[in-house]
Amino acid sequence: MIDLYTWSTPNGRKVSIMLEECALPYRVHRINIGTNAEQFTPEYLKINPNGKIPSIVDPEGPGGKPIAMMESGAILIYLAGKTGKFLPRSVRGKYEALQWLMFQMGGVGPMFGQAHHFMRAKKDEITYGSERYGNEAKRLYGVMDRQLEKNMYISGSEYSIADIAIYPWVARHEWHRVDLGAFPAVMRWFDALGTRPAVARGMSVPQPN
Ligand SMILES: N[C@@H](CCC(=O)N[C@@H](CS)C(=O)NCC(=O)O)C(=O)O
Repeated sequence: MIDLYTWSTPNGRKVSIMLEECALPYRVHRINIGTNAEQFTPEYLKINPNGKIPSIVDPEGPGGKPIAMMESGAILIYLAGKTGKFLPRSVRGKYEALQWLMFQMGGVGPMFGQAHHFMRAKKDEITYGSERYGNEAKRLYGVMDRQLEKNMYISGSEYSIADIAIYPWVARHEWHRVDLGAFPAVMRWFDALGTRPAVARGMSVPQPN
């Protein structure tokens, strides 16, 4: 059984959605990052040297030996490789999906994350940061909207780990003050993914105590 170390954030939920989609059995370990401590224990840093969630430990990794993995994008690629699911089999389709996964990892995640930081800061909102990352978030929605006008899924006709990576971030659209109505193709895609039972289950991980 795979051990998943996670918290109630978009990066964590990418992995729980993927595990649900692949019907892989897994055990959830809650790492409350809000404590600013649980992610930095010596035991956890052995699994994730970067001190962040998510991470997994698969006792049946390559060569039948355990593997610990950090970085949600790498974990999605690993699980796709392990199961043969949610990464297109054609060479072209595979690289298209990886390209959009990297768009999420390098763009959507960090930019939306910074927008949340500035817009939801407990101290006075810092206008420069909110504007910079809010504008970048809207620009990224425009890119996704144009892509999804032409394609059912973000990288083409197949549902893939790129969609799985983006969904939990778009689910926080109110946090980065984006009106989905302004991006109708993203809204159509978001609503369609939301009807997938595995997505709904993955989005509810970790369960509240
Ligand atoms: N690039 C990393 C980012 C992971 C990340 O930023 N995780 C956040 C939660 S979404 C975290 O653990 N924050 C705790 C901290 O920074 O102390 C990934 O995709 O796995």
